[in-house]
Amino acid sequence: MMHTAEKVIISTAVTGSVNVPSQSDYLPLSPEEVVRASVEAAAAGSAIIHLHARHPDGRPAFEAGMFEQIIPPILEQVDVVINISTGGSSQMTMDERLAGATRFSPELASLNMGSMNFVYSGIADKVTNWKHDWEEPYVRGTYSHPFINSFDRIEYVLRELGEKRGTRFEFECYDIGHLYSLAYFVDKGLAEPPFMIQGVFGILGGIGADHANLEHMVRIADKLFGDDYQFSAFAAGRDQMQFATHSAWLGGHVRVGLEDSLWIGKGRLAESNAQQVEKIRGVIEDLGRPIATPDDARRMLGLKGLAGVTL
Ligand code: KMH
Ligand code: ZN
Repeated sequence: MMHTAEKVIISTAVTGSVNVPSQSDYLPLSPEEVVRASVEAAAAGSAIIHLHARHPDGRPAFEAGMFEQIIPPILEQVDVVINISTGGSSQMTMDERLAGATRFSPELASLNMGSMNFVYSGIADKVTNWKHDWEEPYVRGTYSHPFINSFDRIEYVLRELGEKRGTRFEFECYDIGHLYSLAYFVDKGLAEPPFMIQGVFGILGGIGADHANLEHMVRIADKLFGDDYQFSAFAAGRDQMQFATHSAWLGGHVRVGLEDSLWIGKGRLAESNAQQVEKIRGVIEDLGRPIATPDDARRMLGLKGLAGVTL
């Protein structure tokens, strides 16, 4: 069974590109809102901030200039590990998805380990009042547009960010097969341990949010990577806290944030990212496990440190 990490790393995905403004007034949108949400989450105990950018009306943004309005102001206020998404949104080109990470050479970047359907058109069935014209076609479009992460794209990211810039990865695995894809790149010498494996559950098109799936993912990761990996997990939507709790209970790390779930309890919207961090922090402490600082996370994940980030 997976070894128990000495401390639990809390990652917070503060805004993402899946949820839309009409679902919650609390979703951070503008760079200023994303900065505030990130600083609050870090102050509440999150060692890592997983970042996407948005325009002030909430449209997913990729321009390096948008990340320039977010990353330096966060790091001026708190010490935290910045993890820039290379998933962006499934409607961006690969160059667009890489614009923020190539500009900053962050300590961490997400890397999506397979092409898949990534469907959240169901959001449109729940929203009655749209705040912006872009939102409804955007979410409905996911019914017909897959999320492309072909092997040549994965290899390109590993070389551009990993080999050239010393960035390490949050390997996002939405199915058991994605672990075998990671093993392929490890065999090719393109990824070095310790691997941060982020199990993603409950995305329509990926593996479902059944707890047996989380156990199975850990079992296969053990077989493929032995002691060479750090496990983290999250589930999208209402299963978020249960999956974070399960991962921590198994000895792994956790991810929370409004990118993955807008909720803090049944029928109750989370009013901030920090509220979710505080909630999972309490659970982890109740399990008797210590919370990792950013420096703990750097050590456990073999990160290059803030000095290696291009600010
Ligand atoms: N929104 C998550 C389900 C990425 O940014 O690379 C997936 C995600 C992708 O975090
Ligand atoms: Zn993301």
